[in-house]
Amino acid sequence: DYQPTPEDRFSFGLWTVGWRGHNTFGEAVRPALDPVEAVGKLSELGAYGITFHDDDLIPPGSGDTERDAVIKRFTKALGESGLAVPMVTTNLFSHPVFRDGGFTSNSRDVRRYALRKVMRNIDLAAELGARTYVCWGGMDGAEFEAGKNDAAALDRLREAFDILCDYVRSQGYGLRFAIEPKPNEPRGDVLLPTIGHALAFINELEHPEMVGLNPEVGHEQMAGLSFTHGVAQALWHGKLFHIDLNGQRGIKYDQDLRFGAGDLRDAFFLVNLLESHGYDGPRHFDFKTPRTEDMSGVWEAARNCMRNYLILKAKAEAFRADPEVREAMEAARVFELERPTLEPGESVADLRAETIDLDEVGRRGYHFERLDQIALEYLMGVR
Ligand code: 3MF
Ligand code: MG
Ligand code: MG
Ligand code: MG
Repeated sequence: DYQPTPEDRFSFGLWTVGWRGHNTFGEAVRPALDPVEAVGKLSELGAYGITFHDDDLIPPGSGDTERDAVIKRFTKALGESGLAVPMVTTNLFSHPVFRDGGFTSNSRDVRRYALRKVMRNIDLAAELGARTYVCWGGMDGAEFEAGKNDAAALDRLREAFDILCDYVRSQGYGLRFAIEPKPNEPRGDVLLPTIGHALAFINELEHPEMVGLNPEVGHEQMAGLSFTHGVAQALWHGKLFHIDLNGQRGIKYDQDLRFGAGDLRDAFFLVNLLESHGYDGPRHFDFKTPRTEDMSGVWEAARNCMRNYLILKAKAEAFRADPEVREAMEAARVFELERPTLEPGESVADLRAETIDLDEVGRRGYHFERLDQIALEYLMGVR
C-alpha cells in the first residue's frame, strides 16, 4: 500500500515543510512551524530523517544559552521519534551580508564569517551523527561580468573546501561534503551551475575524495538538462553522496514541486536508476508546497513525495523484471554497449584490419520506440 517506513530512508529538509510561502511577490501565507512538531509529524508519516540549515533550527541572532536550549529540545524530540539527522547544511544566503555570496563574496570579511558559520554548524552536524554536509552556494554568483573575477572566485571556493576538509579531518568527524549545483536563482548566474561543472571542480581540490554531489531534480531541469543522465554520470564518478528530490516543469523559476509532480517520465527513470545502480544514501526531498495550500496541504505533499517514490519504485521493478522488456532491450542492443569495444587479447591491428558493410549496418534500426513505449505503459498503469 506504498506506506513508507524508515527502511526506505526518506528524509526531508526542515525548510521544506517549514516553508511559509513567501516569494518575490507575495508574503508568507502559513504560520511558522515548530521544528519539534516537524520531527513528530515526519516520523508519524514514515520518514527516517530530517535535515536543516543552521538558521532553520536556531533562530539567527540567538545567544549561546538560547542556542543550546534549542538544540537540547530538538535532540530530545529526535530521540523520542527515532528520526535521524543524515545531513546538515548552512544558510549562506538569507542575511544581507551574503548579498554577494558566502565563500566567494568579493568581501574578505564576509568570506571569513561564512567559514566560521559553516564550521560552527559542522560541529553540530557531527554531534548529531550526520554523514553528509551539503553546500549550496546559490548566492555565489553574479549578475554583471565586470564585477566578478571568475578565476578568483573559483580560487576562493577551492580554498574554502580545502579549509573545511582539513577542519573535518583534524576533528576526526565522519563527514563528507556534497556540493549542490544550480544554474541560476537567486543570482543571475550561479557558480558551479550544473553537475558537470561541480564534478570538474572537485578534481582541483586537495581532498577530492571527501567531496561529492547533492544534485537536485529541478536545478538540472532549470538548465534544460536531463536529471537522470546527470545523476547517472555522478554515480559513475562515485560522487552521488546525497540527492534532492522534487518536481519541476521546464526551464523556469525553481518550482520545488513535490516529487512526482513535474516531469513524471524523468522521475520514473530516475527512480529506476537509483534503485538499480547501487545508490544507498538518503532519498531526500527538497520541495516547497505551493502557497495556495494551508498546512494540511503541506503534510499531504510530504506524504505524497514518499508515496510517489514508492509507486515509481514498484513500477520500475516490474519494468526491469519483465521478460518482454529484457527482450526489447536485447533488440535495442542495450547490453551490447557493456561489451568493451576492444576486448582483452584483441589488438588495434585486429581492429584496423576489420571491415564493415556500411550500407548494411547503416540500415540498422535500434527499436528504442518499442522499448520506450513499454516503459510508458508501465508508467501509465496499463501493464
Ligand atoms: C535552493 C536549494 C537549497 C538547498 C539547501 C540545502 C534552500 O534551490 O535547493 O534549499 O537545497 O540549501 O543545502
Ligand atoms: Mg532548490
Ligand atoms: Mg528546486
Ligand atoms: Mg536543494
